[in-house]
Amino acid sequence: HYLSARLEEALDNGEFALHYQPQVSAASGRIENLEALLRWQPAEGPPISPAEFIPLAERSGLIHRLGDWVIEEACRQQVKWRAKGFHQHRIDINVSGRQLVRPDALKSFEDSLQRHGLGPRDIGIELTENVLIEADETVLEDLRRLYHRGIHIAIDDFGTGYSSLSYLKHFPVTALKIDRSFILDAPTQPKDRAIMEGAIFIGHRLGLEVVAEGVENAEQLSMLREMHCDLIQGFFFYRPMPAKEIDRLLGGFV
Ligand code: G
Ligand code: G
Ligand code: MN
Ligand code: NA
Repeated sequence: HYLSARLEEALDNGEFALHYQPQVSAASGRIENLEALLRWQPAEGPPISPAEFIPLAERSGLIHRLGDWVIEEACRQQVKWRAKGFHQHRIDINVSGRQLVRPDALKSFEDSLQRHGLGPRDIGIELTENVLIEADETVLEDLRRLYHRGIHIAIDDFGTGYSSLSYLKHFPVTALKIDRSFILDAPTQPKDRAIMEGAIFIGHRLGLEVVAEGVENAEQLSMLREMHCDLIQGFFFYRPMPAKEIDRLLGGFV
């Protein structure tokens, strides 16, 4: 495949970048966290979406090098932001199931944090339900260790996986990110609204932080505030943006 041959070259040529999308407190609007989202801008031509190239990288095995690059880049950036006095926000990176097939993936994540002098308040991870369901005992042990060290572990796209709620009892996680498909129509569709409300309730009863993603309008926001959702991520507040733009944003909050 042409693109998959280009991927490795792109990594060597520095064509990847992380963009960051803020998550704000539903109550105060203050920026609390940033989700790191990988971007590929080829030297020539339009940017290519991760929805397109992550599956290719998974098939070719490059996902491991790419994943290592993501964590290193997120650590480097966080160190820079901390040095500038921006202490509030955590950066969360996405980790796919394929990445966890490499037995030392999570140990390598912890090594990166340590090497950069970072701790649990600095970098967290997002995993989908399916990744948790399919995780073998070694991965679960690693996740439990991360969890006990206070690392933030969010379930991404919550509510869309092939899982039962019972897995919430078993897996070491600290947050739910409710999938944006539920938020989309919740202000007008009673069933979506009920699912949102229920998910937030369950999350809170389990002691988890609850994030709503894909918030695009004021109606969704005010509904989520009424439901006491903790954090809001979506175009209504901020789109994913390069680190330089985040710099200016965070500067405004100091
Ligand atoms: O930001 P965007 O909507 O383009 O992301 C599309 C998909 O790519 C999302 O499912 C997101 O989780 C995934 N993605 C973005 N960045 C990364 C990354 O660094 N690693 C992995 N594994 N997935 C990512
Ligand atoms: O699967 P994951 O949640 O990691 O994917 C995050 C993706 O969601 C990113 O590609 C980001 O661009 C996208 N996203 C973030 N906020 C919004 C939003 O308000 N509306 C839409 N349509 N997409 C969003
Ligand atoms: Mn995510
Ligand atoms: Na998501």
